[in-house]
Amino acid sequence: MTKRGAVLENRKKLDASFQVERYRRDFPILSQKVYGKPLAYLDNAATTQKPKSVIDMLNRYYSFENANIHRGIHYLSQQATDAYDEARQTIQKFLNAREAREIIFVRGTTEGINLVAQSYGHTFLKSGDEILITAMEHHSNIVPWQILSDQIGAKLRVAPINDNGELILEEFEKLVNERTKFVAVTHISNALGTMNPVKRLVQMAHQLNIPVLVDGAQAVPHTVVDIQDLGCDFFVFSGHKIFGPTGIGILYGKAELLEKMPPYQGGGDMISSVRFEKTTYNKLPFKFEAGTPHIAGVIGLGAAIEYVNQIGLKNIFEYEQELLHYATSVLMKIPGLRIMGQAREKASIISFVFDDIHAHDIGTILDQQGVAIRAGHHCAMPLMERLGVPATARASFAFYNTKEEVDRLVQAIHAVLEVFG
Ligand code: 7TS
Repeated sequence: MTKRGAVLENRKKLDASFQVERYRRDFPILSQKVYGKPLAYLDNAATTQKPKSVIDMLNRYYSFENANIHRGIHYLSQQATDAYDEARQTIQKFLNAREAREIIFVRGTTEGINLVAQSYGHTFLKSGDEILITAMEHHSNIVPWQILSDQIGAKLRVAPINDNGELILEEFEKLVNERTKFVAVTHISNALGTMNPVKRLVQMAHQLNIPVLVDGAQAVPHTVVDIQDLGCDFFVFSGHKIFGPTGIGILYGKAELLEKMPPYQGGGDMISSVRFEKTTYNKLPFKFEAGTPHIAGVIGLGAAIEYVNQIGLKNIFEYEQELLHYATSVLMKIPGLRIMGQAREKASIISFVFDDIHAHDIGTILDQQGVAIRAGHHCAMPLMERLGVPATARASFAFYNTKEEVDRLVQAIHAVLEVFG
């Protein structure tokens, strides 16, 4: 079956109850006008918009429930603690993690990766060890490993990609060897949309007992993630990319590894007893949650995941695939437009360039038409170097985007061509 045929087949399977116009009404920001034009928000890989249920939850928390958790004996503190704990269970179920204590609240993907690099890496890696990443990583899955490598004398190895923006599996496999002591890979590339076969990568690494961290920042808003099926040792994502608040994210870690790892930060809540001579640490997950956490963020993230669950990530995936194929086909008709990243397995992210027009100029003119995209290196400068471009223009779609918005993107690009023609 052709790819288009497969998409149409999937469309038939798409739950008839998937109603994009209804979902759009859940997001107050989407009905805004910018420069007098309806907003077409196509910058979802940078951050997603928030449904009313999340906004209302934050409002309710601060209006009626605000208190610090795990310390007060009073009513409000109990309410806040219960809501906080409940959100952890929601996220455990969402990822299909074995236990709630494997879910650690962090600031975001970036902090989750830094935590693992410093706590696990600094403890279990040594001089001469190799850390394997890929050529399509976001800076936040490169720099923490460089910092660690500089500290301990480890070596960063990079698995290459082909011209379609796909990881070259044979090369990846060759780089997995007895010196490799850690693998960190992105699930979905934020700049290309490439979906990596992470389950296979985990299997390759596990043959040599090498732990694997998966950067799931761009995965969780687009596709079903089953941690136990993937088999990875660590998985990180950011709340703000899955319709939740900023400043909150998740680090999943296998309990047996988290148990062995020292705390990342010291402070309140992460201890069981403190004396000047010696401090003992709290059990999981609290050992890694020093200080007053982002309580509202956690509760808001729980509400966001519940919202996504109601629609269903399978439905979201099918709908976005259809949108991706439509957008790809209409963009490819624009003279001179080149799509960077043509992986067979792709999420709804499209990076494109024109030879003689800078991405920032594209972004600026699109903005004036009410079309919000991102232009730049997308925090993936080594990837841009590999692609041979300084920057790309990137349209990234969520389940609330429509074909009409894709058409507006195309119209706005024609306006760019008129200016630079
Ligand atoms: N990893 C990937 C794959 C990402 O896309 C991002 C953010 C991060 C890590 C970092 O997430 P944070 O929430 O900790 O900042 N990506 C983007 C982007 O593509 N445009 O803006 C942020």
